[in-house]
Amino acid sequence: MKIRCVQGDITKVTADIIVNAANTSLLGGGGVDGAIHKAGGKTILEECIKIRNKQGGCKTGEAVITTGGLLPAKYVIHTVGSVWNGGSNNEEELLKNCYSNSLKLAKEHNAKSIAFPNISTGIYKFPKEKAALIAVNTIKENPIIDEVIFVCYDDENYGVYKKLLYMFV
Ligand code: AR6
Repeated sequence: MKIRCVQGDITKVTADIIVNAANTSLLGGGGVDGAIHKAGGKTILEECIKIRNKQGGCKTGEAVITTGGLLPAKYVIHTVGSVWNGGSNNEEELLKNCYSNSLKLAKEHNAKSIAFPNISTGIYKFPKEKAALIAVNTIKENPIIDEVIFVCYDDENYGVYKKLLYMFV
């Protein structure tokens, strides 16, 4: 398994699957969720609505899959990160579940490569270093996809991931 990090916009990344940091409604929002729906077109939202009608959205830590629509990626996995609330509300375990459930779902769809944003570290305010450690450790514990790309948008996350993955800043 290859793990690397890049800095940029995940909607431009060519991977079999990109992951969205969604919310429980699956109806879109701001941040990376807004960017993915905007760039991917309406078929992504249409499939999200179908899933929502069938199973009532997506719980925190769980993951669902839709088409990639107009994106370079074939599929989008929508997972719901935990809202940071001080750390005593199971936030770390739930964030870990986002990564492990997304990997499992990607494997079921025969993905060879998957790109993750830094789930929960924007609007949901999860501390960035803690979130990155959880992300990298969970990927290493589940080496089931050939290539994992962490797509960091902001400088702080990019610095944290570079340090974690390559041991330099
Ligand atoms: N490509 C990659 N990463 C991005 C992009 C992008 N185009 N845009 C932002 N990020 P956030 P959350 C980074 O807030 O904290 C939405 O409204 C950003 O710098 O998108 O999980 C949902 O609907 C940050 O590091 O997601 C939910 O309601 C990371 O993506 C809520 O936000 C995650 O930030 C989810 O909050």
